[in-house]
Amino acid sequence: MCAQAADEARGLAIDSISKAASGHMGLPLGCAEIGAVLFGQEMSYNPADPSWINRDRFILSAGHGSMFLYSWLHMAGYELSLEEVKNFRVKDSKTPGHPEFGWTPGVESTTGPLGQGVGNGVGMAAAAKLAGAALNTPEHSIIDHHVVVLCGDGCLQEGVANEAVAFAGHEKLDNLILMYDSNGVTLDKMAEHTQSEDVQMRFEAQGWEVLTVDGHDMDAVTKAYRYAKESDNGKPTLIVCKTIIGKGIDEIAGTCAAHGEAGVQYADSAREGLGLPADKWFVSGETYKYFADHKSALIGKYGEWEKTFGAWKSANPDKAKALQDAIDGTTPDIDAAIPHFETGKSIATRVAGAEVLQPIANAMPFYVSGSADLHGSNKNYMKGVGDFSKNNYAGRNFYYGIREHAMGAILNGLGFYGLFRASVRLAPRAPPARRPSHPPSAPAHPLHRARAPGPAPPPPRPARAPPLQSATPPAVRRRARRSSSSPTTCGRRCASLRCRTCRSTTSGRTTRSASARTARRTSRWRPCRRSA
Ligand SMILES: Cc1ncc(C[n+]2csc(CCOP(=O)(O)OP(=O)(O)O)c2C)c(N)n1
Ligand SMILES: [Mg+2]
Repeated sequence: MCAQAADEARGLAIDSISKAASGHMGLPLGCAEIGAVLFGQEMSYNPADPSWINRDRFILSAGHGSMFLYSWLHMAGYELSLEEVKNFRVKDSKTPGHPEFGWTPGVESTTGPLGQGVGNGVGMAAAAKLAGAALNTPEHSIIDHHVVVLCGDGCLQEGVANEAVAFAGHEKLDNLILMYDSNGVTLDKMAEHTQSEDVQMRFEAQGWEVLTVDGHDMDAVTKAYRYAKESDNGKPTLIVCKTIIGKGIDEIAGTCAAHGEAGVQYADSAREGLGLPADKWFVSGETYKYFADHKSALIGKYGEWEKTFGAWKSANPDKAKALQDAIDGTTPDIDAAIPHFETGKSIATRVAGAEVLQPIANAMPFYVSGSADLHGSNKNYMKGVGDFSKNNYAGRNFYYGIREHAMGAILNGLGFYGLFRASVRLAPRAPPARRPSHPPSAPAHPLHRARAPGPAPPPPRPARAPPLQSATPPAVRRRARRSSSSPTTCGRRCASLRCRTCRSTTSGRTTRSASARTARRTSRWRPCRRSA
């Protein structure tokens, strides 16, 4: 039955993308069997309660293949009608070009920027470990689900994914299963033009278990998936699914032409080849029945979980209250506990921030903090709540390592998960970059202009310093360019290292931010006697 559902899912993708004359057919057709295994057999979810806290999370990191997700969510019985599937990429439909969290039932994460979904999945896997450690008891286990991410070559080429993969391996997130649509194709070319690494070795070196299967062999995918689910061996699992992109459209299958909508012109013959009737958006009665039965079975399992959950609640009223507050997003009244600072008091903002953070950490058991190896500088460490790690999943201070890109994606995953409020501090730095806003009345000198207040509200911040070279008369700049004897000499052959003119003229090729830094550093410099 599931094999037939896979071909019908292919048909839905072909029809919706043909109607929209836009979209990505390659993945939904190439991963149809994977979808059938996940949504038709293996994943644990309840379409009647898409926010069930113990559902398996599915993230389509390769968000361009969104028709994959919409087809399977529709067939699985989520509140996503066939009409919505037909309205793929129509404004305000529930089936936008890329999946959007909070908009389409069953979509767990907004994806599209390649690699981010991998980080989101790692964040969710960490969240699940933390939730399990905080809530499960020896008598009752209420959080024991898995996180499944489907990604492609593009996601695994992205650095952000690699950082997240390293974090997941290091922290032994064995509740994470990464399905890799390994089709050897990216958008422009065959993937061999841009990748030659041994993905298996890379992942194994980072502490993952790697399995490789034929992604069109449903038995093989099922076996690998079950193994990954059952092996609590401290290793996240990568299942490399060898697939043929665009499978079902012979003219383009296996080529980069299949990635987008080039298959539209072959839609009719492809539908015929797949054994689909002339009616478009065809889902057979058998498939609907199969999924209706499957949904009943899933709801049966959900009912069993609810019984355990009820018993857990009675046995652990304090935890139950904390969980409900986390689900509802209830914030306790913490105003009184937050320290107040006198205006004008001399205190570094990061120190003040640390003082504010502590009562929040105490009052909110689902509040997490973290840093990319900068707790020491940023001071956003929450005292007395432990460190999240493979040795203590109950800890609430995350150590991301020096992996800021993944930290962002992991934080989004923690947020999407639904229980945690996440805080993070980046490196202390200058105020966020803005386009220089120079009010007409601003003084002409760039260093003065750099201190001109920004627009209000919000409260004024110093605008970025414009490049220093504009401080220097054009004639001097031209002379300086002609002079190649030393990078620190100006047109007058000044040898002073601290000469404002010379530094200015030679900073002509620096970036704006470098210039801003230079501006701060050199604001006390004076032109030397030679160049003055
Ligand atoms: C960060 C980012 N860069 C670029 C893109 C544009 N883009 C979308 S899909 C794609 C190719 C992805 O290749 P792969 O993951 O192998 O997908 P497949 O062609 O196999 O479906 C590109 C470059 C993007 N969505 N996100
Ligand atoms: Mg690919």
